[in-house]
Amino acid sequence: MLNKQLSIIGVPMDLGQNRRGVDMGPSAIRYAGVLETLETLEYMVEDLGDIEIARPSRGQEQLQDNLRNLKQVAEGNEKLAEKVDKAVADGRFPLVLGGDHSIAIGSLAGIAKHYENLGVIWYDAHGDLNTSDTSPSGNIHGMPLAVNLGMGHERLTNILDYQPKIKPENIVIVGARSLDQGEKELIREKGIKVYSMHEVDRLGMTAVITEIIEYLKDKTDGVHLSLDLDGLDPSDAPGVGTPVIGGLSYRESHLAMEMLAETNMITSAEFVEVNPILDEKNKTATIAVGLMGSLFGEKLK
Ligand code: 6HN
Ligand code: MN
Ligand code: MN
Ligand code: MN
Repeated sequence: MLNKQLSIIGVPMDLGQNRRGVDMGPSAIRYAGVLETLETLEYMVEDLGDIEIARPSRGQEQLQDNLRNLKQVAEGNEKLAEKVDKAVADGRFPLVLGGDHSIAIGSLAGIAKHYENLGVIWYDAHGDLNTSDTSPSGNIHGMPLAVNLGMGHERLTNILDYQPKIKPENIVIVGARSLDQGEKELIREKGIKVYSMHEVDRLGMTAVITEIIEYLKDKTDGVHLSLDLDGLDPSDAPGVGTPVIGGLSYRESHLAMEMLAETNMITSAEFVEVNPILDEKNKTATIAVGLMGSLFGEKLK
């Protein structure tokens, strides 16, 4: 059985990228009924509310060393890391609601210190493996996986005073279809396992998830799911800041969550990049909540 004690932590962060609105993701996901859904599944849910994110004053947004809003992103992630650390220390399952994907820096900092070999499933159209040297945008939401490997600015890699947070052989990326050159090189160099859309098309989601479970089950002592809604196709999840066509369907994603639920291997999760301003009638937040229902065992009830 999954841990029945859940702590929900909202992170209204939009400074890791350029499009405003993703800071309203946590509200949109709450409005779509996340608490009700999880309570119906008999989880004891504590909602810790939202982390406070300091905004740069107008005109003060800065791109320094190809890192946009480094200070605010780092400070927000430090606060998040402490909250998540405490939730895990208290024996609770942290469920983090974003916010842009830069928040995976703080959530993994708080979670990974409790594991020897934390597995990470990175469900995303992107690799999020850039550093300030390779990033085409300077947006920190394209860097969190690299940061968690200990690569990038010290202010980000050293949150909670340890690094690296995770090992390359414990990571699996699913749904990738937009990787930058530097990311491809890093994937090759570190031997990171990637199921791009090509593999999903060829093998089918059932085989992909079966292989991922097999790959992670013996070598990890916990698995974090980092689900970026842009992993899904924009026709299903339009409310995201960096949509890429040709993505995973809602049905495939639903199946993936159900198969993960059956294994009980997921020990923490985050759902990120929901941008209600770009959305159609809260469709993307509603899909996020639907996927959470599946991940937390709706079908098994
Ligand atoms: N995300 N690879 C691009 C960049 O700017 O580094 C896009 C990153 C998107 C990040 O969706 O979490
Ligand atoms: Mn991402
Ligand atoms: Mn993405
Ligand atoms: Mn189903």
